[in-house]
Amino acid sequence: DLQLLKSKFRGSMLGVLTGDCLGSPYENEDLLTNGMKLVLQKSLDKLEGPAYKAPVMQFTDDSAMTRCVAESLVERGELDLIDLAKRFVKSYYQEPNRGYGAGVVTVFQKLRGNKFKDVLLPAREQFNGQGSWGNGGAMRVTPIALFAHQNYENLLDLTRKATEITHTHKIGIDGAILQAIAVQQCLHLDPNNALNVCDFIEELICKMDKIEQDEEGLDLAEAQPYKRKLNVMRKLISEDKEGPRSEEVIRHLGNNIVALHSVPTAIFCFLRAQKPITGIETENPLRRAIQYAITLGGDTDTIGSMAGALAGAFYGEDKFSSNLLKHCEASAEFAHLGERLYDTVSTQ
Ligand code: R7I
Ligand code: MG
Ligand code: MG
Repeated sequence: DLQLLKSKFRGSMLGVLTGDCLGSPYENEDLLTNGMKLVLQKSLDKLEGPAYKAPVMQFTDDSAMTRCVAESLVERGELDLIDLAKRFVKSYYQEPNRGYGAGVVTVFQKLRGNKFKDVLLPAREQFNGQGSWGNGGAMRVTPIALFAHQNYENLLDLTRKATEITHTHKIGIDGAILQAIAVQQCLHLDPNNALNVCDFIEELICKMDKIEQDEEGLDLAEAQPYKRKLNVMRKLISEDKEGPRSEEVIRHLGNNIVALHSVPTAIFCFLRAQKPITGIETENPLRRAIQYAITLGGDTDTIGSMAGALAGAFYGEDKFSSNLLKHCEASAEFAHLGERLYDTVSTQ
């Protein structure tokens, strides 16, 4: 169904944006103990309610870099690393106060300094040569997943390459890969049928098992860390009818800027939100996914954004409240970028 697929393209780009806009005010707040959870509930209720005038909620680096990836793919018709690197740098220098990671700014400075002669070198030099394991690759990967959704091997290859402009640590790259293949799975599922959560995780485990095995020998502290997290996730989601307590989710999956401690968490939030969650009052499973992700605290914009991308890719555009979208900066532009990606993919 092509209409549905187009709606999913628009929806996943809107998910990136809205999760980011809604999550960023709560970064590193403790939402579990101090009544902030209720503040969030009321704020989202109001945003979805009758129109009222307020300054738009601004997006951060997550959406800024996602927009660069989408625009580059649409305008070049392929992954062009130099073009993409130039867009990242230009976008950063135009709006440096979008909340970028502390380390990645050095990459931008060096790229500009060497005039993009070696676009991969600055990232390799990060953190004494071990590369960044931040979630910056994963947070911006959605357009790659959309662009390459018909070809799994290509999706892996493009994700690796696009990530390596800033993140070369295996944890950073595989986090981006995990998010990309999860978006792809969402894209290919029918939202009119109940999602089989265990099958969804099982499929991710199979894929990450292969990916992490192929990369063995790069001496990580722990072998196959993403596969292990996915196994933990499967346990967390199936053990308890009520669902695990948020403290348990944070303890086992994490909620910080490390890709390993945020990508599995975002996937968990999307899957958990298939069913009602105590304390999150909404009938809308897409809003539930984003709201739940934010209540876990920590890196709320990024985990909210990645959970939103998954929910948007699964449900499509219809589940987004039009009132809420009016309060998010550049929402029409992000939906349109999803559509342009759809057009690019379908005319190739
Ligand atoms: O990964 P990155 O783009 O940051 C993304 C995050 C998201 O939450 C955004 O919303 C924004 O807030 O930032 O940027 P990096 O600077 O590459 O990584 C983020 C941070 O992770 C770094 O500034 C470091 O504090 C930490 N980090 C590391 N620390 C030690 N050793 C990343 N890699 C390493 C490492 O190898
Ligand atoms: Mg951010
Ligand atoms: Mg963040």
